[in-house]
Amino acid sequence: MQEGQITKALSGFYYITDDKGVTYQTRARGIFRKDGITPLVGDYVYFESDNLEEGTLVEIKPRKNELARPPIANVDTGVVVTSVVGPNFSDQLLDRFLVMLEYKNIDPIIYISKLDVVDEEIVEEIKTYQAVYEEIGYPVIALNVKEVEDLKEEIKKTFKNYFEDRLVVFIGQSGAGKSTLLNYLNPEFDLITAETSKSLGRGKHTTRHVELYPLLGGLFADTPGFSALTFAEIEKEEISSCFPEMRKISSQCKFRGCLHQNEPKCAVKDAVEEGLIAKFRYANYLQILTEIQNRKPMY
Ligand SMILES: Nc1nc2c(ncn2[C@@H]2O[C@H](COP(=O)(O)OP(=O)(O)OP(=O)(O)O)[C@@H](O)[C@H]2O)c(=O)[nH]1
Ligand SMILES: [Mg+2]
Ligand SMILES: [Zn+2]
Repeated sequence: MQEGQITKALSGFYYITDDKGVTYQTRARGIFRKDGITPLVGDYVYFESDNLEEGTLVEIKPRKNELARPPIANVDTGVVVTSVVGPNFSDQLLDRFLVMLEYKNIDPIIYISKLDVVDEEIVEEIKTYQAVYEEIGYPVIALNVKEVEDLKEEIKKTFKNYFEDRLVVFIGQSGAGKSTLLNYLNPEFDLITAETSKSLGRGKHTTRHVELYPLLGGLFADTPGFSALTFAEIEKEEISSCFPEMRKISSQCKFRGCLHQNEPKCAVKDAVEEGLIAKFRYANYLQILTEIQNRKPMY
């Protein structure tokens, strides 16, 4: 039996790359469909094949984690690509992405794009956000470099430290600049960006399938943009643990299982009052909490 990792899924085929870097085209055994199991890009698998085109995916090894959108498994790092214009910066949306990554045990990195096209005022505002997120412990990459060639160099230097031996996904709204960033990191990817898709006459969502690309000693996935995030799997008690600055102090709340909402003697609410936790982070927490509390029960 051979071993490898699924690096691409397209039209019912699974492309499995072994540790020599050879990629085999395979189909999944019928048993997967019967059991309702879908192999995912990122899965470590056993397969059989005596040529490059007609292999069989036999077994999936246990997953570290899995994402539904994009459909991908065993993710180590999530780069949340957030633009400051077209679409505008939204701390609400950023926090929703961060909560999702925290919930899946994926290390987040925040990348702010398009600083080259906005006024100094917005650049300053972003710096304030940057300080908050860095204090929480998240790396923030916000490069204010006008020349594209200089920007590319800076990006490569900055990201080098984060990718070795890691599976990295790029997530964020459509138009945020995920494909552009990946193209900057390696022009050989030649990923389709909004600009090129205009000339190809394609719609707004320019990225079609999930595929892993090797770069800087790691693997990357360029994924379609999406703006709506629901938290169908998350219970209300689990959300504050997805906010690292709340997770750290919630054991100091008077009541066990405190939701930091209306409970008395709440360490989180005190920390917000004292300015130790950012007001906007707490507001975004409450919003997600309320959403989950208002969720219709599933049977
Ligand atoms: N000025 C400027 N434009 C950028 C930057 N990053 C991306 N863009 C532009 O923003 C548009 C959208 O970028 P894409 O890379 O296609 O966005 P995406 O996140 O991959 O979008 P989807 O594939 O639809 O999810 C393109 O026209 C890019 O040229 C940046 O740092 N500066
Ligand atoms: Mg794209
Ligand atoms: Zn509390």
